[in-house]
Amino acid sequence: MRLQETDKVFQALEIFRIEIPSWGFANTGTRFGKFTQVAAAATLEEKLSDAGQVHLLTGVCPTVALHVLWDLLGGIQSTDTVNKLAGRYGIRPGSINPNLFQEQVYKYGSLGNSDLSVREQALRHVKDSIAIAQRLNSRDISLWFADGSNYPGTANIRHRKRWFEEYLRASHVGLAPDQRMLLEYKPFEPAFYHTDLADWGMSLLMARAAGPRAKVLVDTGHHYLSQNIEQIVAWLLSEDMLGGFHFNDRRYADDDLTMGSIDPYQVFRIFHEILYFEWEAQKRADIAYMIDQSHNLKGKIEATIQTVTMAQQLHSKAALVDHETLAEAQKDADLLRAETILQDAFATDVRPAIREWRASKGLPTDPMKAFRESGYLQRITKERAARNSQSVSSYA
Ligand code: RM4
Ligand code: MN
Ligand code: MN
Repeated sequence: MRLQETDKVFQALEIFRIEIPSWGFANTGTRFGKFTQVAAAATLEEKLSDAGQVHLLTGVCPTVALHVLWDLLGGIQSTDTVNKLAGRYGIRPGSINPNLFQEQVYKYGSLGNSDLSVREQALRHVKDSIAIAQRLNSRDISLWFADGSNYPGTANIRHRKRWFEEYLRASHVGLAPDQRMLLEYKPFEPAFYHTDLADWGMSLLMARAAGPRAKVLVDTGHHYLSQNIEQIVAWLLSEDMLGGFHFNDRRYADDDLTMGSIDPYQVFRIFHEILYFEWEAQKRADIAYMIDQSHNLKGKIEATIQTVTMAQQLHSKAALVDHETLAEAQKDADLLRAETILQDAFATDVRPAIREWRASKGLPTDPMKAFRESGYLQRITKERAARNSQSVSSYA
């Protein structure tokens, strides 16, 4: 690799941070059951400890996304403990994810429920989550709604849209000036006929209705199969409405596989659109890069390290694109040249430069190897084995 390219990779690595999800360390499953892992984290402390390991070895994951119902069992009362434990494990709380889909009252929806008292309860939970985020110094409240319906004719789609607008606006009022609200969309599942926030256009309209600090969150697994995600990214950037990502990969639907495992070129193209925008606009886009994965089969900490290193690679490759030459080729309609610029960047082996950068930061050059040699997995396996062997694997 030429010196100039190594420089570009170094610059890209210097600014790249990615948030890891607490739930990526816990036992998760499919609709049919769970295959439990003895080393899986079950408590908040274990999740933060595992996340701390990933940050220790990679140096680029200083924050952990938290799910209010899964991680803060005492609600706002838990915030002191979270802050203390996060400090102990060398990380910070990241985005706060309210949970508006698990409790029985949400059977027919949360903010879109036709029952006023359920909408009010959901609003209270969002406001409580905002307060929790403030106590944790977290900027982003990340909202995903399971709201929708399973059968034609069973829901008033327009009323539900209006309720969403109204209640998101009411939620936005609770934000501190430096906080943001991120609105995630998903085409289907768990609702199989209609989903209230089904695509980026719906999230965009809702964010605009909610207020100036509401932005769209793109979960890469939440699209129909042939959809052009990087175009959505480019449009949201040009509208100043892209707030963040949930990265994962998939082959079929919302599979939550490790990032870049199925289609790394897709992620490269997303990063390219962002970096191309930043070059043109001469400013950094304010985007929260986050991971949202479910590691059913791979070791949880290993799957997270693998994802983080893959993210660094794909982001670094995208940083190799020569924007000036690309802009020229596009202007001249030189298709072959333009496309080749992307393909060459994608084909470049950036791993040696990344290793060099890690060494320059005093980080292990191979975080996965360092993890396997650290003895951490053996230790937690021993500590957690007895308890985890009791854990439930079926839903019966
Ligand atoms: C959804 C969505 C949300 C995540 C839940 C558990 O499909 O991706 O971000 O919090 O799953
Ligand atoms: Mn998600
Ligand atoms: Mn999802």
